[in-house]
Amino acid sequence: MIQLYYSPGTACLAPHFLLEELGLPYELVLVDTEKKQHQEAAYLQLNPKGTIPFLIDDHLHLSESAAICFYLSENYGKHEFASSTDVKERAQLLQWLMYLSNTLQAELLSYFYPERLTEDAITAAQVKAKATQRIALMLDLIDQKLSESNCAYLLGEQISIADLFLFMLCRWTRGMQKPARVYPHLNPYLALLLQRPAIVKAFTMEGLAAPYY
Ligand SMILES: N[C@@H](CCC(=O)N[C@@H](CS)C(=O)NCC(=O)O)C(=O)O
Repeated sequence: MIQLYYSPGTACLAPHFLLEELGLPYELVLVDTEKKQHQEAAYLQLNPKGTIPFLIDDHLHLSESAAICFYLSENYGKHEFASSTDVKERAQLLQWLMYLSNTLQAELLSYFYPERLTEDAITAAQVKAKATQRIALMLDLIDQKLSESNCAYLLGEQISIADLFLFMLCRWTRGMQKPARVYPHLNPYLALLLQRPAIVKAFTMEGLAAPYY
C-alpha cells in the first residue's frame, strides 16, 4: 500500500489532498517534526534530505511534493486528475508546478526560515522583509492570471495538481501581512477549492481546523 510520510500542515498537504481526490488506499505515517523525527537516522535512511513529504509506493521512494503529485496523477490519475495526453497541456502544467515549487515555495521557505540564510539576526529580519515583498509580487501575478483568464483554475476550467499545490502554498501565507485570501481573484479561487470534500478530509486527518487559509 502507498505510504505518505507527513507532518501536519507541511508540504505533505498537496499530495495528501491528491490521495484523497483519487480515492486511493494509503497509509499516513507521522514524522513528528516537533520531536525532530525527520532528523533521526531511521527517517534519514529513507529520505536523506530529511524533508517532508516522502512517498513509498512499492519499490518507488519519492521526495519533493510536486514530484509526488506528478507521479500520483501520471500513475493513478482518473477523471479530473488524469494526466493529459497532449504534450502542450502537460508542459503548461509543469510550468505552473515548477514556478510554484522553485519560486513561490522557495520564497516562503526563506520567509519562514530566514536564519538558514544568515547567522546574523538583523540580516535575517531583512531577508524576511524582502521575502514578504517578493511573495506579495508573486501572489499579485497569480491573482492577475486568474483575473485575465477568467477561469476557475490555473489551467482553465479543469482542476489540476497545480491548484492543489497552490492551495497549500496560499494556506502558508495566512499569517502574513497580505495573505492570499485578501487578493480579489485568489479569494474566490480558494473558496471554490475548499468546497472539495477531499481537501477538507485531508485537513481533518492532519488535525487541522478552520480557518484553513
Ligand atoms: N521542496 C520540498 C520542500 C520540503 C520541505 O522543506 N519540507 C519542510 C516541511 S514544509 C521540511 O521538511 N522541513 C524540515 C527541514 O527542512 O528540516 C518539497 O516540496 O517537498
